[in-house]
Amino acid sequence: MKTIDLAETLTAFQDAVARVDINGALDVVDTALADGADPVALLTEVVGPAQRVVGDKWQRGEWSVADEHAATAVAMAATEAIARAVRRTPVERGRVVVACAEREWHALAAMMIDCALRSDGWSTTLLGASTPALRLSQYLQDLGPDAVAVSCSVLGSLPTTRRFIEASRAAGIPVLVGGPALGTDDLRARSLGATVWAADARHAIEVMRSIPAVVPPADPLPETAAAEQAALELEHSAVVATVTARWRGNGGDLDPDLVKDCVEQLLHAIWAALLTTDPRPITETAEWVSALLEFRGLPADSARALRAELTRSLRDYPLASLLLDSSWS
Ligand code: B12
Repeated sequence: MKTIDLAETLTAFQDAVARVDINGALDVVDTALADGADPVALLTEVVGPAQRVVGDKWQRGEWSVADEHAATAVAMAATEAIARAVRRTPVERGRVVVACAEREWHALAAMMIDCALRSDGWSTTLLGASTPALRLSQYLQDLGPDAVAVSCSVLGSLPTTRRFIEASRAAGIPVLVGGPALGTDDLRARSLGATVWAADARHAIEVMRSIPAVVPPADPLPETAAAEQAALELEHSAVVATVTARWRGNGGDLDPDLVKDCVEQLLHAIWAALLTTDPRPITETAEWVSALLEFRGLPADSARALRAELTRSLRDYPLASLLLDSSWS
């Protein structure tokens, strides 16, 4: 495998994404593969970074949701092309089931992990976006895989990621997890009971080479925090509706979708902090919300008003209140 500089490939690919030119993007990828580029490097140094730029443009209000969807379609097509090329790799390792947690619609990341593990000789089965826990259990029974890989991009899917970990480990099967919701180190993964965490596709290949053959069932999560998270999840729609209505009342003329998004993300961050003992999801989401409101031209007061409304709605949840208080300055 040749090591080639992918900087030019990235520029050409990004240009094709900006034009929503699927054929152009596929040409870029096919040419790089024909020139001997490493398929995993194409995923981590071209398709992934191009996709993150798309997210930044959406956040800054430069691209619409429709632009984002179109760009994602280009990235998916490019990843499929890379996956077709790696399918020629002989199978030399065990079988891995690759899935997105339930309620997780960021399917591209799971496709990339599937492709990367296949390129390293694993036999992979990709279950795609938002896999229900029951369906995963069925696959575990039918396929008897050697490992499960779970991708989780949104914090709101960490509870279902935990359910996947429980189901897999109950069957003795080790679990690899990753994705933006798991953060940049293994703290959240370990707290949720995953066997290993990896930061990206290349790291996933590395850690999978020494994954244990059999694992014991997952330990229970800390009881009080897990109970509070479960109660908040049950009451989620009601809490979102209350905070949204009060915040809009205070904050003036805010876009209703944007308001709901901010409230939901913050509540999901609180779930994540409760389940993993990691307060960073709250700090990071608060920063994300403040930046988003600022980009959309809303005054700094609106973020403070949102914090106050959240605090008010969490009065019956002592741990969540403490976490919010200490993590959002
Ligand atoms: C495209 C996109 C979408 C598309 C997804 C289409 C698709 N088919 O995949 C759509 C429009 C559906 C979407 C929806 C939403 N999205 Co979105 N989306 C993105 C975006 C722009 C790119 C995601 C992507 O494809 N990245 C490229 C991948 C390959 O990179 P990656 O995810 O980092 O993956 C690498 C590593 O994380 C790791 N990894 C990933 N998975 C795994 C798994 C394992 C096992 C391992 C080892 C490693 C690993 O390896 C990968 C490759 O190296 C990101 C922005 C961003 N900065 O990423 C937001 C982003 C992920 N979305 C976000 C949000 C909030 C949403 C919505 C809630 C928005 C809304 N209001 O509807 C919904 C939620 C839907 C849901 N419940 O899942 C947030 C998540 C914030 C959070 N922490 O919760 C992000 C980060 C944007 C942001 N900054 O706000 N989104």
